[in-house]
Amino acid sequence: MNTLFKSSLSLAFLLTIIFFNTASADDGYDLWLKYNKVGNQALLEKYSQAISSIIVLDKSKTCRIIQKELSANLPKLLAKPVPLKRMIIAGAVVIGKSNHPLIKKSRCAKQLGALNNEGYLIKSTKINGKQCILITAKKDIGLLYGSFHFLRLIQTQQEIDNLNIASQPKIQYRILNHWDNLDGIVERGYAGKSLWKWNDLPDKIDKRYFDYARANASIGVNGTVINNVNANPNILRPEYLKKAAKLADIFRPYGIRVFLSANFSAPISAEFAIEQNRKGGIGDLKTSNPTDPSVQQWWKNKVKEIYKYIPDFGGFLVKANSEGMPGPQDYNKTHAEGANMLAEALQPYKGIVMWRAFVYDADVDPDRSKRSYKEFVPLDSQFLPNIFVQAKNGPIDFQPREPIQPLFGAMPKTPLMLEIQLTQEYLGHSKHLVYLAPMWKEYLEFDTYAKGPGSTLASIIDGTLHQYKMTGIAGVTNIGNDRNWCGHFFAQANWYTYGRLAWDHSLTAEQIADEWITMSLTKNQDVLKIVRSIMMGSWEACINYMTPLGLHHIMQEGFHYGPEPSLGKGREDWRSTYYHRADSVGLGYNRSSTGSDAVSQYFSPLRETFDNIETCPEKYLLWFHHAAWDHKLRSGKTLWEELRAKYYSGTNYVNEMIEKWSSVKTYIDPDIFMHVQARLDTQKTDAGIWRDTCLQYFQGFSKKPIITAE
Ligand code: GCW
Repeated sequence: MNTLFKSSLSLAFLLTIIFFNTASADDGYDLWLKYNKVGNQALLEKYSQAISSIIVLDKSKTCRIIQKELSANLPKLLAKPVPLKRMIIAGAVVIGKSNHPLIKKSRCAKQLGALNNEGYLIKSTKINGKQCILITAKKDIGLLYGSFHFLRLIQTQQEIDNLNIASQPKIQYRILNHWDNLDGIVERGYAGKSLWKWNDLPDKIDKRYFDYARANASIGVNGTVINNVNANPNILRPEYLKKAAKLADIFRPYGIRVFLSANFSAPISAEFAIEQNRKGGIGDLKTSNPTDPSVQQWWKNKVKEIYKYIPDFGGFLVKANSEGMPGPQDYNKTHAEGANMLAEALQPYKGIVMWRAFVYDADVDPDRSKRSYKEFVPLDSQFLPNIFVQAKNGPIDFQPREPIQPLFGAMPKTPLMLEIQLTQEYLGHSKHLVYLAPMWKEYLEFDTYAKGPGSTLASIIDGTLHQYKMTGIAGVTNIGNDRNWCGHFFAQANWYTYGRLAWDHSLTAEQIADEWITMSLTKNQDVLKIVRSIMMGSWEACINYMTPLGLHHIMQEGFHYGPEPSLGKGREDWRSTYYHRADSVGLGYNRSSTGSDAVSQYFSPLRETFDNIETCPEKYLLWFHHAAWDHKLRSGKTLWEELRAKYYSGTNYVNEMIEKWSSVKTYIDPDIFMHVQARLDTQKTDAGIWRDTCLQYFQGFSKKPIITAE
């Protein structure tokens, strides 16, 4: 063989490899909506026999989406044509609202009657004498949710023989909060820039807006706040309202309503804003005092204008008197007075206010963890009915682990909306693999004892405990314009989980992991088990290598990624030393009755349990107690020994994750494999830095040895 021929052969071979790899590479764009062919041959045959065609009985934009989704993806899953038909034949997947004559005949009325407007029924039944699979609901959006559920059944390889599934969301408002600025920067965003191309809107439409809506609809998210809570008032200018209206038009058929974050100073003129040292307003007033009639009128006019652009506008999210944002307290008015003014303006249009409880004014209490409760509990019963008070899961700020925010349970007359964070601000950004379902489940199942045992957070936010008239949950998104949406491939699982838990908080973290893995990564059961085991312990591991035993807020100021336990500059309640209080005696913040008495904000018997160092769960030990270095833990180890063991168990877990991931290499798409592997390596290095920095720093106080072999 001559050399030229040889080299052209090897070139051809190389090109084939490149082509093959490109063709098979998974860049993560399709999320959990990949719709790969069903792997189990026996099931594939069963599905093929059971499903012949698709019939969408109603006509609406939402129904067209359903038609497209099913007709594009059932053939992919089943590897056979599944045509759209008009006549019912055996094996038809029939989609129609409950008021359609054909559905009325099918005698599902009673079952459907019990469901709410977003609920649906998936049922194996006879229609016109033909065996069909019926997806029915009261409203179009229920049909879309039902269709995605049906597709998920097949994606996750469930039996579809005798279907009789009724489902409806347990929580009404299931909202994503984007901390996206108008300049494209996402605050605490680690997946590129904002999805919203403000300069192009409203004329130029990015295809991604549709894909975003579709992904959210597939998990039941029904609202989105498109701009940062640190709100730029310009979002309320007509120029931006037109852009927001375009997004709302795109999202509407997917059941997603648009909300905006509002800046409380918006009515103030730019000139006066400068004079008063406030960030620019957009109105023509000298004040934004909520009791001033001209301010009230300004908001009424603004709201009227917004509804002209967005007829189903959801309402406002407001961060007021928090971290420099303006609010009613600037005028000696309460949070309730501020929220009520906006709520009155929105009420005629059925809009709502989500008023954040994330406030920590140092004058309220020296202990930051107590401030939100102290400000908001006295206001219970003062809020108008279309207001949520939106509180983060813990009393400080999305730390790797906190006890629950004590407001939950303490405001029976005010619907509380839970805010959780998908973006991993304090959990390794998009560099660390941290599956957040176990964390969110820990909170949802947290018993507040507000009305005795069983008063879980879930029962508060789904309205069952206090019979709230509205119920809601908000998730600070981890989505950006990175090709794979979330930066880390595994961060997609957190987006998926958020929607699934918002719909049904009784799902387990394992169930959700299994669904997500099967749809996004692999259908191989052995591989699935390994990947699930990586995910399930990843949160606890992250806590262990960052802030074990109740430590918190010891990360680099501002950036919030690496450790900085020695930090002693800046605002007092941003300093690590304020939180860990290490000294020669021991470690931790004394929030017991001999300290700040934060424990008293909890209901009995939690209060007593937390108060006593012997009964306080060790995961919260240093949150509630200043424990001596020699304090004995339940393991028999001293605090110092246990601390060391926890840091090492965290980093050891990362090593295990790396080993497990390597073991599944041949079963995983090569691009995804490499992407995750590279991040795991970073996680390993950075977890080691966390461990060593913290242990060395604390050793300066404990004066005890660090034994590395664990
Ligand atoms: O966790 C802190 C973040 C801020 C954020 C703030 C909030 C949007 O560090 O970036 O601001 O919480 O929730 O308002």
